[in-house]
Amino acid sequence: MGSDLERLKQDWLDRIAGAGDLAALEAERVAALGKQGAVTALLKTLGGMSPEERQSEGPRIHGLREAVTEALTARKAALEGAALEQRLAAERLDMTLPVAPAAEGSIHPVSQVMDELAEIFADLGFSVATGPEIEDDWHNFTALNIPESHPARAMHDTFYFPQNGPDGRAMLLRTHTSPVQIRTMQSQEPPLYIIAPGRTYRSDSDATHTPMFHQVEGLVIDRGIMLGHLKWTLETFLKAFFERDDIVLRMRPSYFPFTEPSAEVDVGYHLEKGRRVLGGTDHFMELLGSGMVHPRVIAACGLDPDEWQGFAFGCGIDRLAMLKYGMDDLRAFFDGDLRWLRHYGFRALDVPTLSGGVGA
Ligand code: 2U9
Repeated sequence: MGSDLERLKQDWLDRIAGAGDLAALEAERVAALGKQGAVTALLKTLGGMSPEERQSEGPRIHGLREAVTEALTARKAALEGAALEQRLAAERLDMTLPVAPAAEGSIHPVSQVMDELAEIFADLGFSVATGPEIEDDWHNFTALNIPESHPARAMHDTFYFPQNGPDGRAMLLRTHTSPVQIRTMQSQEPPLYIIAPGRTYRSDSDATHTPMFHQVEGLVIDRGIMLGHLKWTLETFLKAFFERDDIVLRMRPSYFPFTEPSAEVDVGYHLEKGRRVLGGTDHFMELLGSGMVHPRVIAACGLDPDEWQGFAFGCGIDRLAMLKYGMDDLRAFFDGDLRWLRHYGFRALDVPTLSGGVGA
């Protein structure tokens, strides 16, 4: 019996040592120590032995089980170690490989300018407000003190839908971003410091007009707001946007139904190699419209015009982009010509920051 067990033990140790991988080793473990395993069967024979027999055979059979268990554990560790070594040797990272080619696509100048505007005005305490592009007549015209007879309401300027809105009048594509400010005044408590950049629509198409264009409007509603606050804000914005200190503004009296008084803002420029560059006072061109928010507009939004005053301004984003980045044809903005986008587009990681330069 004793030499039989010794042979059996050696047999198992050889089989375990011969297991070439973890799966083969697991098969040996089941064959030896599993429910139907050979060593398990031997352990079961202890129950049928006489006490004397059990006393002599017990330690030997248990010794066999321990030897087999130890051999399994040791072989498992050796196989796992070898597998790890093999993986480490096979999985190489070649640090000398060139980086992946640059991602296709670029940021459109209009998106870039919108990001720049958000960054500049955030620094002045303004947040960005948005709203629907399909509007009703009340939010686009009536609340803004635009009379029934105003030319902007005519079919040939505004795109109307066949369906009526909640005010019983035809829905339309917003002709300016002003309804966003109306909605913000209705839904938020003043003081308000917001800009509203976005798409606007007018039935107009030639070299300098496209039926869809981009506008940014600004609105401040607070106590004690005056024309001087408006001029300082526009001057600070334009200096940051064009990244020069010699920006000069001139305000000309004008008329808009939603502001009183109203002013058109001209900005000084000079010529460099035949191209208009902002700065200085050689020439002036019109760039923005602005004014103090009309008391009737403030009242239409449910606020008391004796307590709350404000200023507002509006400007074409496409125009700002053309002036800053030197494009001369507005239509190219919407052609989707990849050569134009590769030339004028911005890399996705060129996020404008005041510290890094808004036009980075
Ligand atoms: C509210 C009150 C007042 C927004 C304003 C202008 C002047 C303006 C034009 C510039 C060129 C539009 O892109 S453009 O054609 N805009 O001249 N916009 S004041 O005034 C508001 C807006 C909302 C509640």
